[in-house]
Amino acid sequence: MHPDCEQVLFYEEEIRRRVRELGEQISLDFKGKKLVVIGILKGSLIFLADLIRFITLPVFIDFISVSSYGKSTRSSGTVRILKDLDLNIRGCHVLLVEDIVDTGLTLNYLKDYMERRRPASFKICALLDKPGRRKVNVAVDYYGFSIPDQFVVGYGLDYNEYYRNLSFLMVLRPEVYEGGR
Ligand code: PRP
Ligand code: 7HP
Repeated sequence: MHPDCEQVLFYEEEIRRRVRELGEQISLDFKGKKLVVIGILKGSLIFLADLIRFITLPVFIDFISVSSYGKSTRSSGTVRILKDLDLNIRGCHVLLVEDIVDTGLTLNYLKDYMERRRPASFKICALLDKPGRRKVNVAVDYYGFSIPDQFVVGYGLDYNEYYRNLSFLMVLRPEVYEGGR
């Protein structure tokens, strides 16, 4: 058990099982299509790396980097592009991969941003859904797990850049962010 852990939400094995199911479903849904998987940095890194290995189709990979949280546990509400796509996605079948949907502001912005680049189709896959904090509705096509309104870290998710390399997902003890880092 990690000293900053309030509660473990999902252990490594459970995450792996769910990610495998998502990969299998995506493989069926995109069969015969040219699939471009786009990860939103940095939180989706570990999820994406695992997910694509359960996708049994050829995949192109790209990343986009945006920032809305900075060093806080609350979204600033403003999305900034820090690194744009390298690939031209026009005419491609795009799957955008996100670690968590919280207020929905990041995905709402990126959905519009991607659709303006005219992909043949556009779908979203998010590991975690935190519906209790939603400010804007975004249609997500594939979800891993739904979670309560608590701040979670691990498996790519951070607080102030810590904890991303934990292989499980845990609720962070509030004292950690209330006291700052
Ligand atoms: C986090 C997370 C999502 C976004 C979700 O990103 O990775 O991209 O916030 O929040 P929302 O639904 O309220 O918009 P963050 O800006 O913390 O960057 P990171 O992925 O590098 O940790
Ligand atoms: C962003 C984010 N990052 C880490 N843990 C959470 O619970 C989060 N919600 N939104």
